[in-house]
Amino acid sequence: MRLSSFFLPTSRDDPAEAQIVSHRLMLRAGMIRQASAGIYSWLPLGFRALRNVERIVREEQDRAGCQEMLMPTIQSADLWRESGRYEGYGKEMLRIEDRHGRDMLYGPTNEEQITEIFRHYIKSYRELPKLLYHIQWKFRDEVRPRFGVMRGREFLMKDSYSFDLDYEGARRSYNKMFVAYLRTFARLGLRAIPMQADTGPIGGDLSHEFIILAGTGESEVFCHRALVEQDVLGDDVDYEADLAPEVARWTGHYAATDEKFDEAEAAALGDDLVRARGIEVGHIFYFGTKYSKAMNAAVRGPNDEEIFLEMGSYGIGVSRLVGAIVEASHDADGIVWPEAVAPFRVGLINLKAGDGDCDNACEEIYRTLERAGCATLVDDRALRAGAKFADMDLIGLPWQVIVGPRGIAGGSVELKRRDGGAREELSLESALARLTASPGAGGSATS
Ligand code: 5CA
Repeated sequence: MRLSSFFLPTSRDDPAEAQIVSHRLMLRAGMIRQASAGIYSWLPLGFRALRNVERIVREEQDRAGCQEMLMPTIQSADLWRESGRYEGYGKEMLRIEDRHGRDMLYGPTNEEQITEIFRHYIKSYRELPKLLYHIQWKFRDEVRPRFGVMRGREFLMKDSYSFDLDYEGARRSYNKMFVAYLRTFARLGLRAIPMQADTGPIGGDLSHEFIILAGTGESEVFCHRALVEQDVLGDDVDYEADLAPEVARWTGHYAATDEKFDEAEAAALGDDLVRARGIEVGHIFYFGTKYSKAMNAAVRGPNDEEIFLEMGSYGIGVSRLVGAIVEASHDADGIVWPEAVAPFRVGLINLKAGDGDCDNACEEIYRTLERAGCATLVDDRALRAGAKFADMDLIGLPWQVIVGPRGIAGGSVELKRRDGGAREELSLESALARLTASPGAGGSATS
């Protein structure tokens, strides 16, 4: 992509409305534009990052055996009357009346919708278990939308739903999602810690929030130091194996959000207690037969008996994650994208656009990188070098290749790593070889 034609409205000024750094940087880097309170348009740079986050979330759900589908944003109020949540959900629910006077709503979550689909088709215990998910926009009329996409009113969520015959099966599904979440956040370059959590309007008696530690997090959290340090399982997780020991490795240590804070347990940790602020990027729930009983979703068992489905639901804040990643990964000059989610992998700076040698070298580097699947943004604008450097640092692509007349006369370019700022003067060939050797997980040229 050439910056001369790319839609990238960066800004030098700090927006007055932004209270935290990720909100400020996302606005300044031209990633998002507020449409109304808590509702945002995603501009091309932001949308590329959002898509990369979404892709990793999807890959890890698929790997865990969860099947993707898509449910609508607008739901019928009747479904929510069946579950008993229509009144209780209160002012957070955006209620709409259609032209025929029917009550509709913009979905804040989809337990009712998926239960209705499931009960219609699935009649026998033989068809269980099933894990389904979708990635869809939600609306919650939050009292205080704030921090940009972190607490929006309209936001993108991945929500999964599990259906099992009994408690043991439901626990297996819960454990699959638990491990898939650890892997998802690790691939996004984040350390998310599972913590005991309140179930709120979703309900149920078993629930974990996945929290990343960040000074600007909305909740206060407490956990054992070991959880901040231990490794996440690698690529080769066997989701059919017993995952209980892996889950126990995480739940065996104390970790709780402020709602579940227990003075005595925390005190017992002594020096191992980490007390911090956190951002909730995922939340998983086991709620048994809460919805299946209310909505009459049952299957026939081996002896033709009626068995109500054991269910759980599992959410990831996809759009919130983009803000959370920026919150966790930035410096004084701007965003520092982890490779996996970077909107482009390389920023190529032509210091003298219009100079034949610089233009030719940039063209060659650009073509070679794109051919190798390495998404590249070329700054071919006729601006002074300082402005180009500032913009490139602000948007935070992992690598910068700087092409200037003096270097190119001797066949060399400068390679800068955004994270840490290390610079190296290399021959054109070595720079290309370096960048194409491991084209990173994200930001592929064709995405
Ligand atoms: N149905 C369940 C799980 S599928 C559910 O809705 N869970 S939730 O309420 O905890 O939301 C799931 C995730 O969505 C949260 O962990 C959070 O990361 C994200 N989320 C929730 N509210 C917002 C919001 N207002 N803005 C941005 N992300 C949000």
